[in-house]
Amino acid sequence: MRTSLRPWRAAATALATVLLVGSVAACGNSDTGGDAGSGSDKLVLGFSQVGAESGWRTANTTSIKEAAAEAGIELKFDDAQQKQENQIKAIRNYIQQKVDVIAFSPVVESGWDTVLKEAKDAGIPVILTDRAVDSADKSLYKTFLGSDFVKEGRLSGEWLVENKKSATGPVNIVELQGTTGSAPANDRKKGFAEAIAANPNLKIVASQSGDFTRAGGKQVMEQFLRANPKIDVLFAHNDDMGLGALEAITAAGKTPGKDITIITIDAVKDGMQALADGKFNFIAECSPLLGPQLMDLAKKVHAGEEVPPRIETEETTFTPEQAKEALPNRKY
Ligand code: GYE
Repeated sequence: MRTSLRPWRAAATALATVLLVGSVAACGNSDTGGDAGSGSDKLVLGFSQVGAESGWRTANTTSIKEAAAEAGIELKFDDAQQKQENQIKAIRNYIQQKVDVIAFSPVVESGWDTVLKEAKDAGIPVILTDRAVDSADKSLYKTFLGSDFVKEGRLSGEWLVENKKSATGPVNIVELQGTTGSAPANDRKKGFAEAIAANPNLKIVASQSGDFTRAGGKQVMEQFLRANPKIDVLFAHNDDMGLGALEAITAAGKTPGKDITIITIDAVKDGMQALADGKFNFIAECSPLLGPQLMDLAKKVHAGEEVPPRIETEETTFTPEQAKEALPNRKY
C-alpha cells in the first residue's frame, strides 16, 4: 500500500504543473485581449444582463449560462437589476479584468457611447444581445444578435386589425409598455401603432410603462380600469405584464380574453398557458434562447473573423389552438 503512494504523488505533481502552466497561459491570453491562434486557452466572456424582471429574462440567463459551459467559455456574469449605471459599472470591471469579449443586453437604448468607446480603446470586442443601442458610431460594437421588435409589434397590430375588422364603432385599446427607453418598448409600440393605423376605429386610449414585470402590469392595469369605463383590448409588451393584468381584470369583474381581448409578446410557458386557457387571445413570439448563437459569435469575434452586423432571431406567432399544440414541447 505504502509504496504505491509514490506514483500517485508524482502523477499529482505532474497534473498540478499542467494546470499551473495552463492557467498562466490562459491569463496571458486574456491579458493581451486574446490570440485566436494560440491553442486551447479558455475564452473569457464578460456578460452584463439587464436583470431578472420576467420569465423571458430568466430563460435568457439560463440559455447563456448553459451555452457558455457547453462551448467551454469562461463566463463572467452580472445582473444589473434593470439599472443602466450597474451595467456601465459591470462593463468597466470587465475592461479592467481584460476579458476577451464583452457582451451585454442594454437595458435602455441611449447613453452607451462613452463606455463602448472605452472597450474599443482597450481592444475588447463588444457584442450586443437582445436589445439594441442608438449609438451613431456602429464601430463601437461588432454585431447585434436579437429579435425584430418592430415586427413583433406589427404582427400583433395586424392580428388585431383582422380580429376587429367587423367592428362598427370605436375599439378602445390600452397599452402596457415595457421599460421606458428600452428598445423592445420603443419598437413594439411603433410597430403596433403603424399596423393599427389601417383601421381608424382602433384607438389607443391609454399607454403606460409596467416595466416588463407582473407587479407593474397589475398595478398599471388597475389604474387603466379605474380611469377608462370601456376597455376592449389590452396590448402588453410582454407576457409577464399581461399575466399581472389578468389579476386586475378579474378583480374588476371582467373576463379576460372575452370582455377584453389580450395580446402579448414573448410566448414563455406561463403566457402560452394563459393563451391555451383562452385568457390571452394572441402572442407574438420573442425567443430568449440566444446562448448558443452568442457563444458562436464570441468565438468568431475573438478570432478576428468578420460577422454580420445584425443577426435576427427566427420567430412566429400563436393563437390559442396553436398554443395548445406547442405547449408540451415548449422549452421556456
Ligand atoms: O420581451 C421582456 C423582457 O428584451 C426582448 O425583455 C426582451 C424583453 C422581453 O423583460 O419579457
